[in-house]
Amino acid sequence: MNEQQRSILVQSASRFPPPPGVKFSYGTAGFRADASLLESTVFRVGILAALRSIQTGSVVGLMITASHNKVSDNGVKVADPSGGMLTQSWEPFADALANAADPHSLLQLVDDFVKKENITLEGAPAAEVLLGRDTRPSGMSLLEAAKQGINAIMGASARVMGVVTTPQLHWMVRAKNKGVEASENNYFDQLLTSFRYLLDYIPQGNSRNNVTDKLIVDGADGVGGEKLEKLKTRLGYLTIDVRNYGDGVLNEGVGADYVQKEKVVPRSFGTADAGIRCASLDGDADRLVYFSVLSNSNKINLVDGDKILSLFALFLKEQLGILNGPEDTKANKSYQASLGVVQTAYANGASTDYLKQLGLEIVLTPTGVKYLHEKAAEYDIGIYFEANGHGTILFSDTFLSWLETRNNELASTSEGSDQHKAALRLLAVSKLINQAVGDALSGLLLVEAILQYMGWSIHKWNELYQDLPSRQLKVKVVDRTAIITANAETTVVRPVGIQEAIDTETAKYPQGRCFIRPSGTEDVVRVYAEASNQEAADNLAHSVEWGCRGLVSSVVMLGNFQNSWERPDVPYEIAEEQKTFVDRLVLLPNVSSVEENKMKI
Ligand code: 16G
Ligand code: MG
Repeated sequence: MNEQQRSILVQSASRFPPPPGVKFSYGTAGFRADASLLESTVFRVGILAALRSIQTGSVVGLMITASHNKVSDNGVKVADPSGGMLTQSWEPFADALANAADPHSLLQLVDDFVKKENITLEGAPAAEVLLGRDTRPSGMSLLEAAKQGINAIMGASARVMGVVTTPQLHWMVRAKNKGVEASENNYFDQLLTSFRYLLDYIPQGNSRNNVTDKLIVDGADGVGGEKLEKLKTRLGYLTIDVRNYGDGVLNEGVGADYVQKEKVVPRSFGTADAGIRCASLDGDADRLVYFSVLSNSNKINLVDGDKILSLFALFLKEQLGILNGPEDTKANKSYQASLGVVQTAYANGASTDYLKQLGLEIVLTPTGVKYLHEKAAEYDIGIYFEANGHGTILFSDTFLSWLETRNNELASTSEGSDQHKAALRLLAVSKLINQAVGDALSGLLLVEAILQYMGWSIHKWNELYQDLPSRQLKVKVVDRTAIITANAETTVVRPVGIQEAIDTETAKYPQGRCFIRPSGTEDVVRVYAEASNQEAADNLAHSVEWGCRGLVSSVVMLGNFQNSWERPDVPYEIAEEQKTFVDRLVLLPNVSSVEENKMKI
């Protein structure tokens, strides 16, 4: 690194001192915190994004958003050249950079990192970072900080895309690196063209009239609502009533996260909407859930990410079946495309059973888009969804080029045949769905097209299977990393003893399933339980929650076991090992320090 570069870095870093006493960590969705703490972090992520762009010789993205968090929070994450999440191998550098105490330690870190990664700064090809933000008021000054971070690396430049959804920015990065035009209009055009194509290939005489063309969408008072307002005027078919498109407080009693977790109507919805198909986006529009309002309460029938996944899987499996043609003609023309489904432990057990019955291959990964996405990319068609509504469909290049060729063949030999239409539908899906990342807007259009194709109401769709009752709880802890899990977060390996206790408790409940995992976004341990009825799911979740607390408190008292988790068989050494976790792990409700916690115990 030459002197000029060194001095630019030091000078600009000195304008963005980190807040004292705060530790930042690049979690499952980048850095997130109260917006007032983030200027230095966003500036530093600007540096990181510029370096990544230089290293890969490609455009990368930097998005300023805190998704479904409250409006006073904000966050920042990087989109890699593929349009996916930042490569995991750079996360430790992101952590170190965000936490560097002063400009000189920052310089040292960058210097060491560029050497280690063989990044040539001087004479490097021009680097470009696409910058986007959601509608949070703090986004404007944070965007400025990001720009200055990018500009602190010589040869790097920022291109401001303005207020965009997270998936739009990821799409733009992917498109740009494929040499395609990447403006917001290009994005809308691609969505609209492929959506219309898909509608054109709906079989005639389908029970189309059964599906109302009315849809009400909760925009979470965020960027997604705003964009959908623009898009809807160009849709033709579909009358979309967008509510909460920015006139209220972002994510407050609205949005996909609220609707999915609370299972109640979002603000501006009520019994007058009973029976109508409704959807909800999250604050940055990378999550989508559907719901219908019940006629006599503020409760809803939730159609979550698992059901969207099931609808997509059913449709794609059917199209592949049609494309491959009748059994006897399969041999020479068909390509046995691998179709895989990726879920997390949060997927409702009933959805997994349903997908298995369809004969699909199902894989579980840990929570977090980067894990699901990576796994889904191993298939010709990989569908992934989290129950919370984040998901998409990935098509392999090999499959797509085979499909293009097959489509051309069919166009010349049997234009308009069922097989030809199936090929066209699959191609349209590959263009409609955002292959960079889960996208509520493109996901919504695909759901709408498939419901039309099937001739299904939201109720019919919801009846694909019945969810098992479930309950989610969280336990506030000092240091969530004390819990270590394996098997896609379904087994706790540390502290020893917890998993056995969970198993013993779970075995008491018919269709019981339960796991705990450290959150990737806040200092809590999450508990998920599922059972044959709601009361049982609640009880299982609560007893595991209290079991976690009880196990730790019993260890503190070394032998004074007080509750159902009493384990006289726990050997002394294990109890000792568990003791080392106490300070890091469990806080009782309403306590804020470890000392206070111990006193209460
Ligand atoms: C983030 C993740 C989401 C995950 C959630 C879990 C991305 C883009 N988003 O929102 O996939 O479900 O975190 O939160 O990766 P938790 O770890 O706090 O439970
Ligand atoms: Mg989001």
